[in-house]
Amino acid sequence: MPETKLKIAVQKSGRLNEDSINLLRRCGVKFNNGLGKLKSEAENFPAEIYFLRDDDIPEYVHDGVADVGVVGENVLAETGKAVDAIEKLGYGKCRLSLAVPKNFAYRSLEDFGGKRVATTYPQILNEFFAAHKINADIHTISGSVEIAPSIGLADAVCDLVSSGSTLFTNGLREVETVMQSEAVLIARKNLPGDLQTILEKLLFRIKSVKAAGRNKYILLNAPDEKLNEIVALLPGIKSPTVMPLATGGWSSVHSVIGENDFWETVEQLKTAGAEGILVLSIDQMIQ
Ligand code: PRT
Ligand code: ZN
Repeated sequence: MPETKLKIAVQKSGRLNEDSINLLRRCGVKFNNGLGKLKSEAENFPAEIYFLRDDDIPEYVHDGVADVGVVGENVLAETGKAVDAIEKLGYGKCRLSLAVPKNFAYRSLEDFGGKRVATTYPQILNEFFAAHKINADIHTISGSVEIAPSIGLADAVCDLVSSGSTLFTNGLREVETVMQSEAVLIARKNLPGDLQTILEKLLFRIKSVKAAGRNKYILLNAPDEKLNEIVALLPGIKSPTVMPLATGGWSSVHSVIGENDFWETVEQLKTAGAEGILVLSIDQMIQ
């Protein structure tokens, strides 16, 4: 009997391609993604990787061509396909926003009433305007939304924004956020049990990689008289490991710290007398 394989769809090229491939690799899924390949068999995990255009991924997952896939929440919402959003992946972060030309005296959403708004996200925008009882004229275009006002095609735009520089260089000002988005793992509904088992295995690994990304491993030397103070600064998973150094009066302390308060903790540790501080990345963190 052929081995059951989970068919995983990722973006072929574009903003989510590299991060999605890296995520699978860090989950220990080895595969070859040679240029122009449409699909690739994983060597050491029961999976096949499909390389597709992001817009097609929700439909392929819905129809069972793929079992799971990675897409932006924006693409998922726009296609409106009935699939399960399983896990946010923490990359591909952006927002879908409304923006107006700089000389547009914008006060509130009502200002969009009767205006022409260019977008590649007509479904999401339509729902947003309907929810806010705004009657605007949505113009669906397939790309380069940011130039629509300057060529007289629209009065405003609704587009994805990350740094904001595209809007800025086109003389546009972001005025409302329609939705926040990041890459998400989606799965087709009612996956058969054997595929569900493979998905759970992959998901466990994805969660470990995500947890590792939020934490650092720290090692330092502490004079014994400052040990209590230093240990109190380090929560660790249970509590820090403390081991005596060969040099009397000193200990080596190992712990895990969150990346958010990382620099502050390091400064406090130095002030408290810690020396030889080493900080390492964690590949996986099994919880
Ligand atoms: O070929 P394919 O159809 O697969 O790719 P695509 O061209 O449709 O998509 P791609 O690769 O551009 O984006 C894939 C996904 O990345 C999107 O669906 C989002 O979920 C996510 N993402 C994150 C972004 C951005 N950030 C982003 N900044 N997608 C697009 N942009 C564009 C935006 O449209 C605008 O043109 O970048 C510009 C704005 O960027 P800033 O930094 O100037 O604000
Ligand atoms: Zn696309």
